[in-house]
Amino acid sequence: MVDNSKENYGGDQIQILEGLEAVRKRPGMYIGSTSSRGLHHLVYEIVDNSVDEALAGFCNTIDVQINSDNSITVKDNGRGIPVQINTKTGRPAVEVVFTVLHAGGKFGGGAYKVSGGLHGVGASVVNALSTWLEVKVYNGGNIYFQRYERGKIMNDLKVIGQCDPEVTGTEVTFLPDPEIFEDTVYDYNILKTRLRETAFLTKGIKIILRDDREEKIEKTFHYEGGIKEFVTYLNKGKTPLYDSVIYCEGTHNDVYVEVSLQHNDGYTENVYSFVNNIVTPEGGTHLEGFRRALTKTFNDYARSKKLLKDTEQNLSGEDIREGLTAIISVKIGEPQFEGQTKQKLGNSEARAAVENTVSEQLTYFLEQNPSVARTICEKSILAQRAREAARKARDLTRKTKSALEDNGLPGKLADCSDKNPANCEIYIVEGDSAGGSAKTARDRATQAILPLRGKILNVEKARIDRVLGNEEIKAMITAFGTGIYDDFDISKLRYHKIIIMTDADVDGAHIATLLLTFIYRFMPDLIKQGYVYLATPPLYQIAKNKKVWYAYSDEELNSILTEIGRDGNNKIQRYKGLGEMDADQLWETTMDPKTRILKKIMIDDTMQSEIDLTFTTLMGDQVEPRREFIEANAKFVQNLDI
Ligand code: TSJ
Repeated sequence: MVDNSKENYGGDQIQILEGLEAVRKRPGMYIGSTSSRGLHHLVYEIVDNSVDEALAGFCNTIDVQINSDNSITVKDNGRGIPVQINTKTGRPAVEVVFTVLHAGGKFGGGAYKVSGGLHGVGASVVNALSTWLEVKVYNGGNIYFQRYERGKIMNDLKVIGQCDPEVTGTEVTFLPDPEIFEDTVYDYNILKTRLRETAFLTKGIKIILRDDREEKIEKTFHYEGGIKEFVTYLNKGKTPLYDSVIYCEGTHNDVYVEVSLQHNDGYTENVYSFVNNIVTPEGGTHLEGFRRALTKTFNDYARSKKLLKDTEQNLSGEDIREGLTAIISVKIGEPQFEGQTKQKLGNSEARAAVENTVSEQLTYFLEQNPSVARTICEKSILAQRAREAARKARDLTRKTKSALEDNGLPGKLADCSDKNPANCEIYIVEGDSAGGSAKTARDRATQAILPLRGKILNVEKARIDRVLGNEEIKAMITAFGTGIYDDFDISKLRYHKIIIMTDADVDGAHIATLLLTFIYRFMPDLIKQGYVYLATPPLYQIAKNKKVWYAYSDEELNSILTEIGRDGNNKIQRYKGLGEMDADQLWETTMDPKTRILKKIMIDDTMQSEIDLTFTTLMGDQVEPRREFIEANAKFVQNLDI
């Protein structure tokens, strides 16, 4: 990354590292991928520059527009990228910014720089990967303009008009190059989510997103409360335990720290950490500092107020974080990232900065707000007792194996005979009747069937002792063989395909989601390592002259009807549930490895926190966000074995 230590920036303070050809040759190296993810990343790279300008105190509004041709315009009201000649290159600084790889300045006097954090790239990479890019700089009463095509300069920087000298800013428009990107159509919702997050993390900034493609949509994100409002937003659809959102802010050793938190009456922990506005799914020192401060502050408080007796154990961090929603955001001059994916913050000064800030201000808050403090302590003490009860329940199931047969497996499980997990599959089937058909239909050697009764427990809304007491969940845990949490051992997995088979309707989708949530919360590695699948039952059967076809979507139904002719001899049956198929039909359409469609559930590590957010929204009380999830989840599902 570039480091210009001189504070004052002119046209000169730009380090030059490499040319742009490399970027077009290996785009993945610079933006991670050329899929939809990379496409959207271009926008963030540009917007991050405006956010830097805002963090430096010179800009308060950023306008992002999806134009009708799928080009993107980003405009801010900052100082405008400098247009003076850079003496090293003899070219205007703005031209250098767009044509030289890794060019950039330390933005503003000693301010933090968010751009370049994820892949260390910026405007020149976006330029290299765009069919064309145009920049306008509003400065000193002039409007400067330059155009590039696939990174090549089309005209020298020129003045194309005048403006009010009070008006300054930068406007960039680019069209992603279809030679580079698999898909060049922007998704409004993806940009919306990310820009909203950016606005939460940069309090006071106004980000306007417009979509000019079909019906015009416009949305403004502006949060004077910053991450305080972020927590309120995340707890929407849940029931907060108390009204206030606790907020701590401070600077220690040049690390700027902001933390906001509020508990809800649920049982899961939803804590997200950021460094320079970039999410850190693997946490790091800032998160450690937060956890230490939280655990120590609440234990000290509970003891001093005699909410915990001298003879009682300390509350664990986990107990205090039950139902906690929190954001930890640090801004740091030179972040060091560690771990395999370089997403874990390593700077030790961040640990101390967060720990000090939170300890000090949280202690003060608790003293000032005794009823909130007591509410949190009481919930934590309940969590402690539940955890103890769950441990006993787990020990008990280990010893007594109550619901289990002699072979240690659940009674409802029709196991397969092959003992090599690599050959084996387990179908988790909704309902006893479909379970019955599946047992008849299956290949006994390699396919096991576990029927589940009705709606399964929503693990987001039940405390751990209840979750582990639930018969359906116990049956799955024992059938899979891996154990959960700390006991999890992938080498003990008894089936290399875990296939969820539910009706092809809204209820079925909901049950599938509940099952996925359970697996995701208790055995996330099963999903991460690609062992979990959805079965796809057909929506229609079409019969004509003793021949039969199956359609898995409305489009497919149409194309089959077109092919065989639309006449009175067609019998079309709409399947409402798995139960309407007999065993042979179920085998042929949904279970036969030669003909079935399986969808693999995918989560890559970098998507982790987005998914956490999604699961959280999904499992709240509100119905609307849940439907959104079912649609969004389709994105993590890939077709296989067609
Ligand atoms: F990255 C980019 F070039 F694509 C881009 C940069 C895109 C957009 C939409 C905005 C920006 C940008 C850059 N906005 N504001 C700035 N500010 C500067 O580059 C700037 C201006 C003045 C000074 C100074 O010290 O006088 C320093 C800087 C870094």
